[in-house]
Amino acid sequence: MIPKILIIAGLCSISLVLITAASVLPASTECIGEAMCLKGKITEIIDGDTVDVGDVRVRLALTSTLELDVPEGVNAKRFVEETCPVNSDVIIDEDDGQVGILDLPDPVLDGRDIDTGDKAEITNRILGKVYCQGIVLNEEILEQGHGELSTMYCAASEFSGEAWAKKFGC
Ligand SMILES: [Ca+2]
Ligand SMILES: [Ca+2]
Repeated sequence: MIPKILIIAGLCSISLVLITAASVLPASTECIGEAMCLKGKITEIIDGDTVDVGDVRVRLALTSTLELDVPEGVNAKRFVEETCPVNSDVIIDEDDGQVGILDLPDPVLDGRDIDTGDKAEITNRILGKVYCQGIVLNEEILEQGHGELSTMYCAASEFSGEAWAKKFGC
């Protein structure tokens, strides 16, 4: 009789192989810190710096785009729609330095405009780094000139020490 522990170990290694084979994202896309690490699909693109993943509204950390009442804002949203379309697999790394900040009164939200197109089913609002289609969306928007880095949040953000954040002003 094969000991149960060996069967369990065997099953574990098979699962590991399957997980590895199914993963299209590089290892560097693992979340950092202790805050939310959300894996799911984009369900709606609100504008250039805000997307929904199920019932979670995700405002991009550090990266801001203009609103939809100006052409640059519309272009930024279109860029996100092309780069990271609805139904794309995403990993959201919540910004450990800015947890809960979107629940604070309006003055603190200056420039973050997360309520655009609000929906009743949204239960959580977070600031995060978005991995999608092999890229970091926050970074790619800046690289392509569709947004700007909000330097006022560099002191707080978990991501301000990363190369892309430094490159654009942190
Ligand atoms: Ca984090
Ligand atoms: Ca916005």
